[in-house]
Amino acid sequence: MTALLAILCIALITVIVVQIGRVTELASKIRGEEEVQAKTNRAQANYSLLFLIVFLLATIISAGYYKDSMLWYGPHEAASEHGGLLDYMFNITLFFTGVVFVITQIALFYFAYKYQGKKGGKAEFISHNNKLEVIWTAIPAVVMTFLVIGGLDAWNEVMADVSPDEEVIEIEATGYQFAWHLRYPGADGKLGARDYRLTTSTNPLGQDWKDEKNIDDFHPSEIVLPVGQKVRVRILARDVLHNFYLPHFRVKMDAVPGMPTHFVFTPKLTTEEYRQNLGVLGSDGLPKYPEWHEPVDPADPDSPKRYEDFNYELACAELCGTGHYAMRRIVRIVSEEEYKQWLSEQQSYYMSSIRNTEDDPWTDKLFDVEIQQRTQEFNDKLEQALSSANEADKVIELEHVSFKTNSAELTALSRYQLDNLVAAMNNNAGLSIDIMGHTDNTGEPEYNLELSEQRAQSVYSYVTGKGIDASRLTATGYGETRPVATNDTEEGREQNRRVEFKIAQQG
Ligand SMILES: [Cu+2]
Repeated sequence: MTALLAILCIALITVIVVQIGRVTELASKIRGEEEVQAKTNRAQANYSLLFLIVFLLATIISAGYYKDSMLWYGPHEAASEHGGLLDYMFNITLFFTGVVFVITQIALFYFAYKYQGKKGGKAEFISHNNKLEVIWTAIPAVVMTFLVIGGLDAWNEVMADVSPDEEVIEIEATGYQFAWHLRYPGADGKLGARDYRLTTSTNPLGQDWKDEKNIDDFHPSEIVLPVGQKVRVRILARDVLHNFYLPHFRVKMDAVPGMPTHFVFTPKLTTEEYRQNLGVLGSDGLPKYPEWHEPVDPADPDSPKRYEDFNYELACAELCGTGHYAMRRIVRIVSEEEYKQWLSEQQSYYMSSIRNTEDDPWTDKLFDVEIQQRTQEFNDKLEQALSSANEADKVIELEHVSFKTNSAELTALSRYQLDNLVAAMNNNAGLSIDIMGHTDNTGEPEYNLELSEQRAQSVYSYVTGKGIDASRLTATGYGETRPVATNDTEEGREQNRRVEFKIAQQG
C-alpha cells in the first residue's frame, strides 16, 4: 500500500514538473528568451546569498546550542590528567578549520552572487599567478606543520608507557562478544600469567594457576579506581576487534585479538565531583545546565535528576557485532579510602572458583590468606573454650589435622593447625591439654583403638617436638567408642575420624 502511494506521488510530481516546464516555455515565448534568462540568473544569485546566511547561521547557532553536550566543553571537561591536552588539540584544530570554513563558505556563495550571469559579461582568464600559488601553499603548510608537530608531541605524551619503578595500578580488560571481562591484580599488585590454551568455561581468561601471581587476582563487574592514581590498562580481545573507550577520560584504544595493547591514564575527578559539575548552579541560583536537572524518568518527576544518576562508562567503540551496544560497563572513580574498602570486599577468582577443584595445582599447600584465616578461627575457638564455664565447651576439634589412610603419619597440611596449637601453648603458660584420637567403626575395634592411640601420639610428638613441655599434655586413643555422628554415612564417618583436645588446666 505504502509502495503504491509512493509510486503515485512520484508520478504526480513528475506530471507537475513537466507542466511547469511547459508553462515556463510558453511564458518565455511570450516575453522573449533573454529577459527570462536574466531574471532567472538574478533569482539564483539572490538564492545563493540567502543560502549563505541561513547555512552559516544554522551552523553557528546549532554549535552554540549543543556546546554543553560536547565532550571537551562546559561540564564535560576531561576527567583525566592527559585529557586536557587532547581537548586543547581539538580546540586548536577546531579554531583553524573553523576560520577556514567560514571564509571559504562566504567566498564561495558571495562569488556566485557577484559574478552572476549578465548580458555582455565576460570571464577573466588567469593562466598563472606566482604570488597566489605561494600564498595558498605556504599558509596551509605553516598551519599544518604547527598542528602536526603539536599533535605528535601530544601523542608522545599521552601514549608514554609507565617506567618500571613507577607506582601504578595495572588492571586488565578483555573484550569479547559481547562484554568486557575485567581483571584486577589483588593484594600483590601483579596480574598473573595467562595462556589462551588454558581457556575453559571455568577459566575464562586462561589464567595459569601455577603462577602464584594469579592466586589473588579478582574479576569485578565494574571498573572502580581511586582518584589521582596512575592506572595502566592492559587491553586484550578474545574474538574480534573491540575498542576500549572511556569517553570522559579521553581514553581510547583498540582491543586486538593476539596483540595486547595498553593505555595509561590518571583519573582527575571522582564520579561525585563530575556529578556536581553537571548539576552546578549559576550565579543567579538557577541550574547552569538545565538539561541535567531533568528527572531520569520523564514520567516520574520524583525520580532522581539526571546529574545525580550520572556514571562514567566504558563503551566498546568498534562495531563488533549485533550485541555491540551491550558492552557498556560502569566506571566509578572514588576516593582512596573508598577504593581500599571496595578492594577488601573483592574475592579472588581462584579462591572462589578454582581452589580445591580438580583444576587446582596447589592442593598440598596453604596460601597466606588461608593460614591467617585458619589461625584466626583457631584462636577464636580457643578463646571461647577458655572463657566458657561449661565442661563440654572445653573440647576443641583439630579439624585441619589429618593422617594418611590407615596410618598415624600426619599429612603435610596438618602442621599449620598444630603450629597454631603450639603458639597458643607458648602464649599461655598455664594451659595443659589432653589429646584425644577417635576413629569411625570401619574395621576391628581393637585395631581402631590402637590407630587412634597412635594418631593422638603423633600429635603429642609434634607438639612436644616444638618445645612444649611434655608434662603439659597427655595423649589417649578412644577408637570408635565416642562417635559424634552416625557411622552409617560417609559424612558421618568422616566426622567421627578426628583428633581433638580437651583443656585440662588453664592459667
Ligand atoms: Cu566490541
